[in-house]
Amino acid sequence: MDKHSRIYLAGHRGLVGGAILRRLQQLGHTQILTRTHRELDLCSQVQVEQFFEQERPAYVILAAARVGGILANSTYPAQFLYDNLMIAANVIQASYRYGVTKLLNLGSSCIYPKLAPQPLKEEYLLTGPLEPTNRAYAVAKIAAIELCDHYRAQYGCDFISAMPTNLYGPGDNFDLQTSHVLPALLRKVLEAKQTGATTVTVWGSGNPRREFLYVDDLAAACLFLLEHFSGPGPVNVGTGEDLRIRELALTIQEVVGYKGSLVFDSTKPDGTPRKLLDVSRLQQSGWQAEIGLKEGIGRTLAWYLASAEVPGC
Ligand code: GFB
Repeated sequence: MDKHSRIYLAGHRGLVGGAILRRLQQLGHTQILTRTHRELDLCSQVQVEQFFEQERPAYVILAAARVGGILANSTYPAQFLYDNLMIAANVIQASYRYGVTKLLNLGSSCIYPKLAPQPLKEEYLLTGPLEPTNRAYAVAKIAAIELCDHYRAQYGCDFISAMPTNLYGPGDNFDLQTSHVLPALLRKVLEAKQTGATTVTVWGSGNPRREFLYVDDLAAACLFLLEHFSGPGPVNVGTGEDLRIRELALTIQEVVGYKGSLVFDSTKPDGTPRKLLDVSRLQQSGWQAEIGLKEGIGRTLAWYLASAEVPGC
């Protein structure tokens, strides 16, 4: 990608889009096109078409999505399915119609079957039933991969798909009802320390295993893929290591410096038992994550303390 190429970054105010924007700016890109949700509704085919006709981006990074943690996904499945299908269909179709040179579509590791062998290889896609708590979101993300692959096959478009594992970092959602586990536990542990509470509540049994990737590592991987990868199918992006939710909570306690105990709320769902990506495809092409979990949690905590009006530890 030339430093002066016109790059449309969809979703620049989200966790992923924000990190990609920082990375593009650091690299000196001069023509990064962004629109807020208010300026451009990606669920509107007419608005998306007009935007592409006017702006003619050469590259598209599709990081816009309706996302959320396990509770948001299972509470609002219709919205997760509709919005993500519409966003993907409109942006991918407009990218084809207006001759985009390359498009990167971002998905999620929840596209793989709930009980697929671990670590999850790209070829396990569509080989078994999905995890019910995020089936709607996963179906939309699978549809987006299919769109990219079929536009590649039928029209010769260079559209690629990256599937990141569970992400976290600066810009994350810390709302306790809709967030993912890492920001939720970071906030709960911090607040328990500040208020002197003796316990922190962890949803579910604490036994599920998850893999966590710092979002700036994902941003680096996305730009690496745009430069070095062309082909159908998803490409997994992760660290290749996972841990139990209980262990994650203990790691967060250590970083925050909180000594209370954990209480497990069995009325909340566990979700899929394990979701570890096989990242050998990406590693073989020369990319590897750099930021370890403790360092990433520390950086996220620093961002959260500085950005929200949160009193220090
Ligand atoms: O991160 P999370 O919401 O999503 O939950 P998923 C991961 C695990 O952490 C589950 C447990 O077993 C939760 O029960 N957990 C423990 C908590 N305490 C908490 C808490 O306070 N908040 C939250 N949110 N979880 C999502 C999917 O699945 O992952 C999406 O719903 C997407 O589709 C995303 O793929 C990356 O990892 O289960």
